[in-house]
This record gives sequence, structure tokens and C-alpha cells, in this order.
Amino acid sequence: MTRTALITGATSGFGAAAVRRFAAAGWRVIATGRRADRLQALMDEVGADKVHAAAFDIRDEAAMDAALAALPEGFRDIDLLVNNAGLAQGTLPAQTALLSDWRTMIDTNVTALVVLTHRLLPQLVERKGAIINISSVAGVYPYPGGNAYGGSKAFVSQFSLGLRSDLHGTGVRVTTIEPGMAETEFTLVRTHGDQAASDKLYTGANPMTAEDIAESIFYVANLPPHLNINRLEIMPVTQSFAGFQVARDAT
Ligand code: NDP
Ligand code: 8X3
Repeated sequence: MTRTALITGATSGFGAAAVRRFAAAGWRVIATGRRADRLQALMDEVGADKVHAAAFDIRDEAAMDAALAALPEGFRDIDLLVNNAGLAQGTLPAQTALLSDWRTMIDTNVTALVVLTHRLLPQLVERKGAIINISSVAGVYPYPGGNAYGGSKAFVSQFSLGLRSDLHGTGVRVTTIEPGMAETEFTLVRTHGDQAASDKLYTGANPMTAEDIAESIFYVANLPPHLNINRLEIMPVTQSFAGFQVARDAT
């Protein structure tokens, strides 16, 4: 039986790689994101029979509802929701960070994810489907400049555990994937378009790739139906933990 996944944030990075991975395995995929040209290119590449492009800003509830209402025959019965769309903006400490960046992260990473999940839960329950939420190690381990981004991802991880608890007995599976450093457009977005900063972060670090995470999403989605991975934290070998910091009196 052909299954259908809705993957948000499919115009680049993890989401685009996941669309390719699922479609290659015979899934139908609804691919979302704001950049319609990229979604069209993905659809042209993979095939309109396998991918339906739905371009909308995920923070726009009316646009989301219109896109869901306009799903074509063959893409209406959603078995898997991959909440992947998201972003970090800024690396400044909280005391100098832009409130507008914080709002953008919370509106996208938290509020939009909650709204879309709420919209799809009834049919996911009906179909004994699955939800895979893309959180981050930033939601588990604090680091300077992580402030609202880390907070938004901690919400995603905890919300996922709460969903799993509420969905007890329904057969619906819920997993949080918490990746560490992966080279995508993430740092370009975080730095408001600073390609040099993005290159500097990843050069020589052997980071994870979008395909690594797409493969993990695919693995989780294709486990036998009696198994649920609650959370999956993944880092490149080159990344690990730093110690606490101590501020000392001037001597
Ligand atoms: P990318 O920047 O490459 O992709 C982000 C995707 O999110 C894009 O498709 C973008 O589409 C979409 N998106 C962002 N804002 C909106 C919006 N308002 N409406 C609709 N879509 C939106 O980054 P990644 O692939 O790396 O990130 C995917 C997820 O993984 C994010 O949630 C990120 O926080 C998380 N993550 C990333 C890590 C990394 O190191 N790369 C590590 C851990 C987690 P568009 O701009 O076209 O709207
Ligand atoms: C992105 C991973 O470590 O850059 O969520 O915050 S990190």
C-alpha cells in the first residue's frame, strides 16, 4: 500500500533530502516551504505522481488551511507528518539579541509546528500514523547564543513526549530527532546570509549532511509498527560537549 508523508521545510536541507529519500522508496510526499520555485524543481526532478508541492509560509494559518484543503486526490490520506521546517536566527547573547529574531523562531519552530500538528492529528489517529519532529541538540544542551533557538527546540522535544503520552493506545508513533551540526542552509539563515561564516563553521569539521538526517528520518518511519523510538540524538563524530564556564572577579 502506498503511504503518504507531509514533510515541511522541503525547499532545502533535511526536508529536500527527505522528500527524495521517501519518494525513491515509493512514498507519496507533500513537500512544503515558502520558495515555490524550489518545490517546483523538486517536483520536476522526482515526479508529479510522487511529489505534491504546497508553497506557503508555515506561520500563516489561513495559507496552511488552504494548502491542506487543496491537496489533490492521492495525497489526502496522510500517514506521516515530518515537522522539519524551522530556523535559528542570530547568535547574540540574550541581552543584545533581536526580539524580532526570537519572535520569528518561536512563531516558526513552536507555534506553526503546533498548529499543523493539531490540524493533522485526527487523521493521523484514524490512520494509525506517525509524527517525526525535528528538534536539535540545542534543545538539550545550552550554549552561548542558543537562547530562544534552544528554548524553541526544547519545546519541540518536550511537546513530542507529551504527544506520545496523550496518543497512548492509538497506535500513533511519535519521535523526536535531535541532530547536532549538519551542513545545510541553516547557518546561512542564522547569520542573515553570511556565506563566509557558514563556510568557516563547517570547513574541516566533517559535519553531518542533509542526506544523513534524511536517512535517519526514513529509518524511524519504516520501523516495524510495534516499535517507537522516543528520541534520537545524532552528532557528527567531530562534535561533542564543552564544559561549564565560570566568570571570575577582576583581580
Ligand atoms: P535549511 O535552512 O536548509 O532548511 C530549513 C527549511 O525550513 C527550508 O525548507 C525553509 O523553507 C523552511 N522554513 C523556514 N521558515 C519557514 C516558514 N516561515 N514557512 C515555511 N517554511 C519555512 O535548514 P535545515 O535543513 O538544517 O533545517 C531543518 C530543521 O532542522 C530545522 O528545524 C532546524 O532547526 C533543524 N536542525 C538543523 C540542524 C543543522 O545543523 N542544520 C541541526 C539540528 C536541527 P523556505 O525558506 O523556502 O520557506
Ligand atoms: C542546530 C544545531 O548545534 O548548531 O540545531 O545548534 S546547533
